[in-house]
Amino acid sequence: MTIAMNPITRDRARGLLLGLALGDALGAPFEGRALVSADDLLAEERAPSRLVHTDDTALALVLAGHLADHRDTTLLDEDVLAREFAEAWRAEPWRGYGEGTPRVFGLITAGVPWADATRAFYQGQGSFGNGAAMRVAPVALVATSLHHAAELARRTAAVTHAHKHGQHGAACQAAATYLALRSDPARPLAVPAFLHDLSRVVRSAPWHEKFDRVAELVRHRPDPEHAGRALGNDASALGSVPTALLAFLTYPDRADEAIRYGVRAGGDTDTIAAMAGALAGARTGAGSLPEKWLRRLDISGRLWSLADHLT
Ligand code: AR6
Ligand code: MG
Repeated sequence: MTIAMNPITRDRARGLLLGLALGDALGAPFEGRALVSADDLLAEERAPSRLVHTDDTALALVLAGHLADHRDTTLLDEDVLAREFAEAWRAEPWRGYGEGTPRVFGLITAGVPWADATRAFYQGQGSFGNGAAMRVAPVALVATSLHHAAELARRTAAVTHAHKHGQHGAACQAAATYLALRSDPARPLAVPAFLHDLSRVVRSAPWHEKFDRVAELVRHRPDPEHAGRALGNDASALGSVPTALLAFLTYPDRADEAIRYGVRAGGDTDTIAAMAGALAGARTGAGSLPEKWLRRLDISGRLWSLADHLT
């Protein structure tokens, strides 16, 4: 057991949500590109336009609001949460949703129970996409232990992602966020211990292989392009959550660099950067996030107040 139990400060709770949204919004213009050059990313960073969030942040906001509403009772009500996610999609279907989850949301909206809706696709297996992992970070704010973070994550995942890897992805991201949030920012992050803790709550051979690969890559500090190729940069959970983890573990004390690394890994840039941003922001706090990015973000205010609600 290596978990430091530092208190969750408001700054770190805000950092978690704002880091997620910044990664999402900065990565979104590059989604689907195999390569993102440092120059192209810098141009986006310097642009005067608003930073527009996508489905990653929209659904993380729904989850954070749900946890705030149920804080003093059950924390989670899956039936309600499924409907709230579907309502957010119906209100803003243009936010960059992938192909699979809107079909599930469509069935839920039509009254099909989520347990059936999630199995109606992919030959009954359900989705192993990263959509449950991208939105899950807020559970780390209310979880009382590492196992609790993983368990809550799996429950939030199940309402859209029936496949075990979609759920493992959410458990991994939530547990990593819990560890980041509670780590001692005055001490260097102990990467082997961090990965060991994750492997205790994500008990799956393909995930353990990824954790071993992440451990090796952190030591070699590869370019983000190489990281994307080595670990994956697609919209599957197994092909993107470990890449975000690598971005964070490479720059645990620099949220801006962790986000840049996530974007420059290519592919599902917004989601990888959103997950990396949530992890790094949870460790370093909102105060460490670039002012000029925050000023451009379209929903800073809502994220700010939700973070305060949850601490
Ligand atoms: N079999 C084959 N392919 C699959 C399976 C499966 N069981 N499950 C997922 N895929 P999806 P998400 C592939 O569509 O998890 C937004 O852009 C399939 O290629 O269920 O909500 C967000 O920003 C599918 O298109 O949705 C995220 O980037 C892909 O995995 C992403 O979408 C994603 O699964 C979130 O995706
Ligand atoms: Mg995406």
